[in-house]
Amino acid sequence: MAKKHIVVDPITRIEGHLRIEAVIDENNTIVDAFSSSTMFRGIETILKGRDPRDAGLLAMRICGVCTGTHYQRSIEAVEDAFDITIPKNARIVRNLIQGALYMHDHLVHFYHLHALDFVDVVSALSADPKKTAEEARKWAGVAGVSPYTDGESEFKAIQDRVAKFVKQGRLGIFGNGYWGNKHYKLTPEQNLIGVAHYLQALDIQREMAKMQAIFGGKNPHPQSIVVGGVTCVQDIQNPARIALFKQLLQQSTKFVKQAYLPDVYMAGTMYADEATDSKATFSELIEGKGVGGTGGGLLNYMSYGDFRLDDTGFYNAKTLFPSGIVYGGDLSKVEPVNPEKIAEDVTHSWYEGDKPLHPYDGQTIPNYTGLDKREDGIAYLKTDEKYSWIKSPIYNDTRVEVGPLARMIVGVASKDERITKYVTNFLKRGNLPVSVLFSTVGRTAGRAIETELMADVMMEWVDELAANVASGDLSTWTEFDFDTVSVKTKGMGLAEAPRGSLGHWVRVENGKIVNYQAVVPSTWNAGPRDYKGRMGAYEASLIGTKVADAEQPLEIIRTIHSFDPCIACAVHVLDTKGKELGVYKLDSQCSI
Ligand code: NFE
Ligand code: MG
Repeated sequence: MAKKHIVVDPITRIEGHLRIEAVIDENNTIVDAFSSSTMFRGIETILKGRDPRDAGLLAMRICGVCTGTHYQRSIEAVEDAFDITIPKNARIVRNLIQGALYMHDHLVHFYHLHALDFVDVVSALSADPKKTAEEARKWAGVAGVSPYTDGESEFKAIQDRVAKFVKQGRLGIFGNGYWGNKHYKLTPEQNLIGVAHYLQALDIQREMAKMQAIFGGKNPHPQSIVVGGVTCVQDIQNPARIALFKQLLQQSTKFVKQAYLPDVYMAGTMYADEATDSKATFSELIEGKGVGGTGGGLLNYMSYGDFRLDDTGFYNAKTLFPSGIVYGGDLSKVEPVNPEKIAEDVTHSWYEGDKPLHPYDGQTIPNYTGLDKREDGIAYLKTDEKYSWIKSPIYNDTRVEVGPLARMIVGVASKDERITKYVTNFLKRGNLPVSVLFSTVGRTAGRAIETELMADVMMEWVDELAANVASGDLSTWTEFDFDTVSVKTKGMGLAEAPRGSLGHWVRVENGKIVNYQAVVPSTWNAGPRDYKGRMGAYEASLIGTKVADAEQPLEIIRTIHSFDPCIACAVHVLDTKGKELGVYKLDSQCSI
């Protein structure tokens, strides 16, 4: 049998437009894969000519999902350019706004964007509610907690709600799934737990969004951060606001520990054979011999580091997440990140350019070269040429993966005490080998571990903020001299976002921005092949995956979703004249 070409376009339950083309062999194993953004937008171009103090407000519009992240990175790039160190209160408040975003983003991702790749909603209808309650107690027990949803009647009520939908022939938001696919492995009872928590998480995510708004002013797009510090002076000094933040954090933490973590153990255990299907032992993996389980991919992991823990300056401070690179899944070594070694290549992207460029010299000149319309009526990607609006970031002439898993792996390889404790505890409680991390399931577990860590550390930070204010330190802003407008300067904001390493680079001359570039987490992960033909992280993660049913490529979606794609972030360039750059006819036969 000939090789088959699968087109999944659009990949749904993500932000933006992403297309995956995969080639499967006669055993339904993926032997080639291509990731393409079919969307063109833009922010970097608009920033040119603006006052650098306004950059954050404009750059923030790159995305409303990792909301406030681009705002902060942009402001940090300008602070770096003007050599400004922010006060302690501002540092902690920024950490709290970002930390709340991480919790919110990760929870929404797990339940509302990713869970249905593991959970078969229709199967939940045949669950026995009494057995479901027992099952929930079992997985909560693994996590060492009592279950969030405890009791037959609660599960029964949720099951009845879903049954009502189905009876009316209106699966609504659940309408377009691959229900019944044999790569769904949970029992009906486990599926019912997943569906119950999916619905409850809709309420909890709202509380997490409120946490961001307490100090951020609003959500999405907080507005209390300015070059030099923060403006939420009254909220910082008001014990009632601090108390409200703590109450929402406690409520959210309860759900994270008693629902999210047990559910990740449940899914991780049921899908564990996929996570470890390389059959490589851990020592082989750390010698770089294994390829990880399903979805492992590049096995090169990078983190710029983030969440400053002291006030010694943005690039001097100790960070909650260490910065570093781990190559080939080798946890015995971690190399420092050198910002000079970051470049973006456009060989396979619809832009002009003939060599990888450092972001300070980056260019964004569109050059759309079209699709390949074949006899079957489908327009395919011209994969030997240009095939995506996403650029290909390269670090030190290698392709790397970024994200929560990368942060956990770099943390463990750096022997960071706190991260190692959370990762080790997670694996120990679930009786899971470390090798489980190098897979699709591992990427999902990495995000859950990070959410638990963030929930705990934020309680420490909010207490630290209250204590600092009580000690009489009310400073929230560092004055700076903008007379330096006449000098040429440049700066970078290199830190992390929920989906991974995020950098903003700004050049300023005569008080105006002359070049602006952002290299974003989903750009690192979703980028197409580079000038040497090397795959990006999404592409590499699909190789070797077996697809149970080519008409329902559930496994492709599951692995791609494990990165939590955001294509709005990844492209972030636009034709300011609104010119039409290409017409696409989407083949939605394989979409979910
Ligand atoms: Ni639009 Fe984002 C995050 C950034 S992109 S969501 O997290 O930066 O990967
Ligand atoms: Mg960019």
